[in-house]
Amino acid sequence: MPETSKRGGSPRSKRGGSRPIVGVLGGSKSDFPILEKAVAILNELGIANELIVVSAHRTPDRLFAYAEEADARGIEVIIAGAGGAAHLPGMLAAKTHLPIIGIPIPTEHLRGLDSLLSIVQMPRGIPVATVAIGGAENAGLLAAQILAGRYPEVAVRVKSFRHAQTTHVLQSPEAGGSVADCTPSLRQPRRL
Ligand code: RP5
Repeated sequence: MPETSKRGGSPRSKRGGSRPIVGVLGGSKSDFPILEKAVAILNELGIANELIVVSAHRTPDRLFAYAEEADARGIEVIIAGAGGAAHLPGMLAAKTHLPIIGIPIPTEHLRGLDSLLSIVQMPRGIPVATVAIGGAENAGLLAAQILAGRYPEVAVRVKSFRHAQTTHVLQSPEAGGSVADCTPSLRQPRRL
């Protein structure tokens, strides 16, 4: 997998062997099927990452240790998924200045609405960037977009991902033949 090098030199990271720059944390291993979708996007974009269990309630000391050591370990963005009384993203945000992206995990009884409200309703001063319930792909993409300002090669890969996505939609049979005429580059300015 291609390397991810910092603008201006200094440490370099690559998937497999080098240190991760994105931490993907789940409150339980049962969250991993969702979180692995974020990992898949990060891997596709060549961003070194780690996937581990850190529970706000079952392993609070581990949460504090992770948050306090993350910056020194080279972690630059943390993605945190939790379900139910989902305190993991918010508590991480309280303990580190690193950007935290929260993924509300779908739950059995409330279908993730509990997770969403727990994660999104942060108090002023301690933000968590919350994606949709189960929105792990967007969490991975948002992490990449945060890193893109620092790593030019990540910016290139994100743009390429977007371009491929747009092309895929426009070339699908459901798009119809005339949709290409509506792409921004071809659209004529509308006169008022
Ligand atoms: C939360 O409780 C976890 O994030 C998980 O979504 C939920 C249930 O955990 P398990 O009982 O499946 O371990 O802390």
